[in-house]
Amino acid sequence: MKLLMRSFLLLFALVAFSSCKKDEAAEPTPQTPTTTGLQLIESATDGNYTLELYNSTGLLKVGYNPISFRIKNGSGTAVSNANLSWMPMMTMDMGGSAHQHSCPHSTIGSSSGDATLFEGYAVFNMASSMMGFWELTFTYDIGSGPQEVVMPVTVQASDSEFHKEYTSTIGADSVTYLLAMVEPSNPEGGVNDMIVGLYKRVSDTEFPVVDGYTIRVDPRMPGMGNHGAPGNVDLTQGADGFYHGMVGFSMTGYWKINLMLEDGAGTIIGGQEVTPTNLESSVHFKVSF
Ligand SMILES: [Cu+2]
Repeated sequence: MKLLMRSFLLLFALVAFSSCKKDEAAEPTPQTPTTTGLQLIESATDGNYTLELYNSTGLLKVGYNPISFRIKNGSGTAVSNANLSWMPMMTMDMGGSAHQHSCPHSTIGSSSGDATLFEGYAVFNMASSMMGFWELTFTYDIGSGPQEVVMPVTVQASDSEFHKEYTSTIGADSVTYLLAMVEPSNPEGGVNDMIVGLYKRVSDTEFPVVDGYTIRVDPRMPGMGNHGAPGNVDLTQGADGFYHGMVGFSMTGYWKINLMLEDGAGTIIGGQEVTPTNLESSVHFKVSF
């Protein structure tokens, strides 16, 4: 009886042990704590180092994309002493001949909270499609000279019938302007902070921030007689380079945020005023909530 009991216990222990081991093996590798709330978008390895891209959704889209970067060495340890730069590039098939262009993007700097996490943003101006693909070329220096790694990424479209967070326009000065809405990212009824990145195309690889303009804002509800809302404040440039102002939404639903670009001399060079006979500006964003 005692022997039977003992072998039963032994069997129990074996089962318990093996199931415990199984659980351990099935458990995912723990994430580095500081990437909590961040999802991996893509990674690329050049042999010595792995570069990882993160954001809150794990996806890249047309418009403004804040991105966190991390470089890991061969043993998987994140490095903190890196010098990192990048060039996003889209290669497009123009009926047999290839055309390449970049998009507005920031420099990559260190984040305030974590020495191994770097930060920057890109404003993708086209979605990946059959017509073209995006690659991010990174140059990094860990102290032993610059190295390069190319990372293919997928950029999703962000436009829909009731949503638009990126637009571009050719101004009266023949310059192509690109506008990306940063805020409101979660619009609410009432007056919302509004932040927009404004860039111009200088060449296929140069899209600098435009300085000293004003972005006039006029939200309207196309589904309700095109009425507006109070509380708007035209956007002016802040110390961070972005344009800051306010946009009012007096009720929930679908809003078209009509915009006009005013240059430093006070001349309107993009978009049109909304009137009873002109229901929208050609330069606009859309939100629905
Ligand atoms: Cu393109």
